[in-house]
Amino acid sequence: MARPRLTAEAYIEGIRQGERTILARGLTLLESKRAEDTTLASEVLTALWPAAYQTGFRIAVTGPPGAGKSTLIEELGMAAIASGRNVAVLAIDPSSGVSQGSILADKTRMDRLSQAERAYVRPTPAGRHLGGTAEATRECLALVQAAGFDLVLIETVGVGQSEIEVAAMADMVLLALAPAAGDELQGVKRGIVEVADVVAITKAEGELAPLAMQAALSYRQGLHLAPPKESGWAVPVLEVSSLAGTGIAALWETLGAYHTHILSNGYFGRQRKAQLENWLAAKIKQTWESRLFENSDYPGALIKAKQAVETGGWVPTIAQNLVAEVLKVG
Ligand SMILES: Nc1nc2c(ncn2[C@@H]2O[C@H](COP(=O)(O)OP(=O)(O)OP(=O)(O)O)[C@@H](O)[C@H]2O)c(=O)[nH]1
Ligand SMILES: [Mg+2]
Repeated sequence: MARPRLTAEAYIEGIRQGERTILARGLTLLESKRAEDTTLASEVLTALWPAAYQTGFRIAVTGPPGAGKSTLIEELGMAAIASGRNVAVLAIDPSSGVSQGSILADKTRMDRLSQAERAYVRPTPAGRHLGGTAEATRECLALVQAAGFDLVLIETVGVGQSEIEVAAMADMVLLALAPAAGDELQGVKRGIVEVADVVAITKAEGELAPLAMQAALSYRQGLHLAPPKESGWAVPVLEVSSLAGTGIAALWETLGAYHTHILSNGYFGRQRKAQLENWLAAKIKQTWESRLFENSDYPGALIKAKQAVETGGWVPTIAQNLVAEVLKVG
């Protein structure tokens, strides 16, 4: 049976009160592509937006499939709660556009964190179509923060562009890597290491411990050669084991140290501002592009512009005006 629709007021108040069921429905609303939901979603988002503006702390947890991200998030989440934070966990695979369904829920339930009073783990049941886009996640961040979860952990699988996109909406990037020998380290994409603020070598226990130590050493050396970060922060490499519970407290402390560092040198605010500007620029581009593509004069103008360039000897910068004309309103 369909649930009755909530009013904007009900969403806003419910989320402000930290009511999880309303928060969950609010997140679904933001991801909805249905026309009747968009006005409501805008109203709710607009009201709750100030709660997320320049507040909270968002950590993107990225790394290759199976690196131990979810297990680590559970441990970090519990450590965060113990130190008085309210924690939300979101999962995203922005590269797919549609969520693969179950980055979190199926494989790792985050049992303790899910049941903790001060945590909200967003369930992502298999097969359910979620927005999964970077944009929806940006908006979802505002909602979970408005519901009182000031620390948000965003899990993303480090494939393709996804981790770069998630980095663009987080205050810091925690890169989780399972220990691997020698050349296997090279398998990790350069881009992902470049955006990392802290590297955690996972599964550093038992017979994997020496391998983890070796991997950590190798990354430390590699990072030593990397250009300094704009945040003025030297990227540390830590060894952790979620299984044995070792290194978690040190990692949690390091995340806190990074937060303090960027708050005190102003990088936090500058980065948030730059992220908003980039998001705005992307939205403007998207709006105008879709206007262009929806315009029936566009295909013809494009053909003319191509001909002008290919056979007419026009400079592309001038030929593009033939297409730009299409957007002239009036
Ligand atoms: N030995 C050991 N195994 C671990 C540890 N942490 C996670 N694992 C195991 O590694 C596997 C992957 O763990 P996940 O936490 O699901 O890894 P993930 O990076 O979230 O995986 P995806 O979301 O599928 O990319 C599971 O079988 C875990 O039990 C650890 O500290 N030590
Ligand atoms: Mg996972």
